[in-house]
Amino acid sequence: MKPMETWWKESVIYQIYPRSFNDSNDDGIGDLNGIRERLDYLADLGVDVLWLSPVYQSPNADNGYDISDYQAIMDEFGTMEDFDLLLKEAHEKGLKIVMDLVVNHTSDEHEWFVESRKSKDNPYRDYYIWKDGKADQAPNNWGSAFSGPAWKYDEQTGQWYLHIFAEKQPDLNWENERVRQSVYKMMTWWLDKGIDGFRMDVINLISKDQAFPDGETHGGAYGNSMEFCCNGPRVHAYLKEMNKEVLSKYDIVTVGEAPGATIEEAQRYAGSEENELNMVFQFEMMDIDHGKYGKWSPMPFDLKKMKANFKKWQEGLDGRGWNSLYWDNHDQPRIVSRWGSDKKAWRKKSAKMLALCLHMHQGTPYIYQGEELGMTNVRFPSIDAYHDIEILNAYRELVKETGAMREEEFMEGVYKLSRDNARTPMQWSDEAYAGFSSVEPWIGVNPNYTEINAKQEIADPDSVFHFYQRLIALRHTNKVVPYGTYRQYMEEDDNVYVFTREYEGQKLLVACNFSEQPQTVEWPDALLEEGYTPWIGNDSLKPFEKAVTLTPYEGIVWIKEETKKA
Ligand code: TEU
Ligand code: CA
Repeated sequence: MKPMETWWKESVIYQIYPRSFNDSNDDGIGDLNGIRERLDYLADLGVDVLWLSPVYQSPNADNGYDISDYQAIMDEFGTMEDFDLLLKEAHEKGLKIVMDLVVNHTSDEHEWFVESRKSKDNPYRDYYIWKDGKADQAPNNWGSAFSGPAWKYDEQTGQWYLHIFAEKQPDLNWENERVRQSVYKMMTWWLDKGIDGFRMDVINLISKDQAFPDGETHGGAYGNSMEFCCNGPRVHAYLKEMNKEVLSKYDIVTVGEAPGATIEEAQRYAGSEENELNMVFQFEMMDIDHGKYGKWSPMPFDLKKMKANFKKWQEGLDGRGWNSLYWDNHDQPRIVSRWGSDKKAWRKKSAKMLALCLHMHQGTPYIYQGEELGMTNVRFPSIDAYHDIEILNAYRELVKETGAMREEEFMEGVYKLSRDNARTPMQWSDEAYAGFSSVEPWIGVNPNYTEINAKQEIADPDSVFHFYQRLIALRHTNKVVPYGTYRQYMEEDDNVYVFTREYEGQKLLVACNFSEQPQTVEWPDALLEEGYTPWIGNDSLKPFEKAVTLTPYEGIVWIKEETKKA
């Protein structure tokens, strides 16, 4: 079935992590005016939509994903007037703005929770999930995504509250209709201000199995809650309600973050006939290199797993839903260090190959700040330089408390897959602090900023930045890029990824070498067609021949167009 054409399918979305993007007032913390100062840079890159990670008032237990007031701006980031000006100037430059919506949980400092914990008969009590313990034990064995138990005992009323994430992030009780109406009202307030959509944080966790059963422990101290929270019993009913009462009234884009979503679930969240969301962020791809202790024990990259995942999702949503395409975000390490190579010889080239690969798929691509510069992971000398609550809690549990991992072993995991890799300041120039701020930033700068920075990337016509610019432009001018039907070839090849895209008489053949060695590709018969000409690539463009040798980390696209009938 042909996908329905619409603006958000032809867009490229750029994610900003405000704390680390640009500091306008020299306190070492990025802010809204800092974003505004860089709008021309973003317009020049050519992206269509900016997604801002949370800018709301927050005590910052989880860098803004713990919100204490949904309708106020974090003091460190500026004021509501600053926000309004940012929105206005972005719109003037043709850039839309998508806000992060974090409504699986609030901060424990949100007034709803402050009220809720006061007494069992407080009108806000049922805004959260309170339970009696079993004797002096938690209501069940669930562990938190940030280590330790998912329940916290509260002296005042002698009950426990659920927090799937940090203690300071109590889960909202979506069973309560008043909670849902409060959220819808808040969303409507933002949409009426003129924002262009929402990225919804862990939105597939909002409906919990009301029996709250113990989860599998897999030999660990805590049970897995995900089976009972991800894609829970009423999640589709809630999203349909949200769509009807709020989303359907605006021409916006919505993307749900959905850890644990299978393709079957995604067909419902992002199905064109389902009236829920436009697309979801799936995690299956991001888990392929997780080992025994998850991201703390990284596994070697396995291209075949990645290819199998693309095939499943590209085919599974074609014509019936829509994919989001991402390598990086504020929760993931830098892709060039993860599945490319950040060695000096290959960094630029592999960053471009990865960009080409992702952007040639069907779906809406997301670029995370700095990805367009080929920014890399960081290796801070000790755990003290890290800020992320996920890293610090896991360190405490796995290294200090249980001794399950040795310190050096754990740090290797941090270097490879931890979230702070993505959170170092944006590298604008080779000036002090990478031009991000004139004072020491809240988190260390990656020392490679003297070589990798926006200023020099803009000056170099052959840079990663200009390659992204070209990819974005091609998507805007050729419908085969967003909409083309996907087909994968040579699935068994360990080093090379080959696929085609087809749409209304245009056909693309994409080949990417994910290895550091040259790879000679002998095309299967089905691909041996006449008429391909080289279109875009990260090496000198070569003609399409029976056998083609791809250089290390080469990515190339050939195009074939049906001769138009006169
Ligand atoms: O992330 C949820 C999520 O599932 C994970 O990516 C999570 O960050 C962690 O890596 C689990 O191991 C969202 C936000 O993107 C993240 O920044 C927040 O910390 C989290 O929700 C809680 O709001
Ligand atoms: Ca600042």
